[in-house]
Amino acid sequence: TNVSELQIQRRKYQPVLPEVLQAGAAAVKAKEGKLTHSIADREKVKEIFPNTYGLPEVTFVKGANAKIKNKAVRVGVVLSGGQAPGGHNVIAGLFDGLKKANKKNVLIGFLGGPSGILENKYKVISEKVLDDYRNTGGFDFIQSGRTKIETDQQFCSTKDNCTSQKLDALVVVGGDDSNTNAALIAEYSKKENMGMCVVGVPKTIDGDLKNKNIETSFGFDTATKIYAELVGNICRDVNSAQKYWHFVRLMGRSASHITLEVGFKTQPNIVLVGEEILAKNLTLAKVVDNIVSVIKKRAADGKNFGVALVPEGLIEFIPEMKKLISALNDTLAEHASAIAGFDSIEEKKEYVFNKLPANLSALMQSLPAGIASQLMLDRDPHGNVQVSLIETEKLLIEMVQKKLVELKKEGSYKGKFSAITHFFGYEGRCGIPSNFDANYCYALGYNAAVLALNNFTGYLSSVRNLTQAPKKWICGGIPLTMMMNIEKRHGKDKPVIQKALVDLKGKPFKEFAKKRDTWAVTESYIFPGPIQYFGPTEVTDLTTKTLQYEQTK
Ligand code: FBP
Repeated sequence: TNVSELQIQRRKYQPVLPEVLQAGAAAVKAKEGKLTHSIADREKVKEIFPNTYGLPEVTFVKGANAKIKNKAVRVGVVLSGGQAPGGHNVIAGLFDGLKKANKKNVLIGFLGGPSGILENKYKVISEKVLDDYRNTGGFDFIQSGRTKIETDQQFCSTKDNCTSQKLDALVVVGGDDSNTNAALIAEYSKKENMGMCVVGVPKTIDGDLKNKNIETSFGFDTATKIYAELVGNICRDVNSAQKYWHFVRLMGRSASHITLEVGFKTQPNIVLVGEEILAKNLTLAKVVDNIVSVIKKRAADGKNFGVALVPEGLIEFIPEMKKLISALNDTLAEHASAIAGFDSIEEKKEYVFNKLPANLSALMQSLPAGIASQLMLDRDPHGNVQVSLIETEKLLIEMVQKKLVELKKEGSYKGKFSAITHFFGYEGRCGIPSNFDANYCYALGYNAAVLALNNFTGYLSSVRNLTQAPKKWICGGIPLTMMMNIEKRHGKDKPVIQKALVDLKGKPFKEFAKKRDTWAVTESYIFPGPIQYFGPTEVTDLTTKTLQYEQTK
């Protein structure tokens, strides 16, 4: 009933499995590679993960493995953190992989994210209901959440509920924080002899959970295609009316991968990369000066229009803002109850101004009132500032406007500046997955089933060689501890999976750096249009520019 025509057609799409998985888990053997090490802080990470540290990398090859059929298993799956297109196909791949191995295998889905594990809220996944969700966007099949499993009490509940569910494996679909949690549960399960293995699946539109063995996280492809369609349309609008500057903030909590990818796909006039701003130690004023210089140049050519992309994480990359946010994090945590006692945001701000070091207090008071209030919003359970709720694009426009007024007075700028803002974030997280994400997610889920059936614990499902056709993708598992280092969180040393930020020495950034000066003064706009699900494969199966650049020598 309530389905679109596209959904009806899309349901019939058969994801293409990598060749090695096509005959099912009973025809797949694991080849173990070298033992591994964490990327940094080896001793400390080893101390925290005595049972799961340093496992070997695993690659799957064809070969008889009939023993996986012997025992029927029960597997739980949980979707954790922000939505990303393709999550339902991870569940579909996992389900099909398990059922192909043994019809009696059971998959249950914990509801509402990790809190579903703590409260034992779940549903048994049936073929019939699952069929309605194949190749669809969103996480609504079993929902998601950001609860972090960290206290002793929470680990005990996890043990109680997973044991009462008789789980042989738990599959955690999540980003860096969620997979850090998965690693801790894997370690705990070993320590407590729970007989449950834990497998992670790399999810996040942000694209920052990646390394040599995890080429990209799922959802990045579809989300950037959606944003690029919208930005491309704006570029055309801008060039048609030639009277506005559009400032578009794009999601991606920390890393600027999304912004860079959308930049490649649309070639707008300004693309800010947070990582570069940090590396160059640019102040907010300097970032504004750089934007103003492009606006001035274009105005001198009679072009009072353009498009600027701003990564939502920018604010945390500007060194002085980074310091302010870090001091705010401490102040808000330390004085939580006093602050909760005030009714109005103005009173809360006043209180906080007095607690901050003088220079940071002055900086905070110099910001537009709205931005200062947004900086005070609650942190998420992993301690992250909710950058999606901070309107950095408005902050920039306000400062740009001020500067342009000054320049006009001096006589060095004669243009007109009229700006419009956008934030593209949530609209990209639940789109119908592209062919790439539909295939990749299905393969990641199926591969997670093979890892679970072979009892690999503390591994992240790894499907690679992604610029090749799906049939040629390489499958296996990467130990979670291999991606870890120690970072300070809430003032304490914690093991965490290292976020992959934009590498300024990497090919994608270098390509961008070569082109941006031309983009700034011309209208080199590209219009990618909407995601195509049917038609020539050059269009339907295209993956990201980021992957293409990363994988060309
Ligand atoms: P994950 O890292 O959990 O995948 O979430 C990514 C993200 O979409 C970020 O891009 C964004 O900053 C954040 O989630 C928004 O979180 P929320 O959905 O809680 O508002």
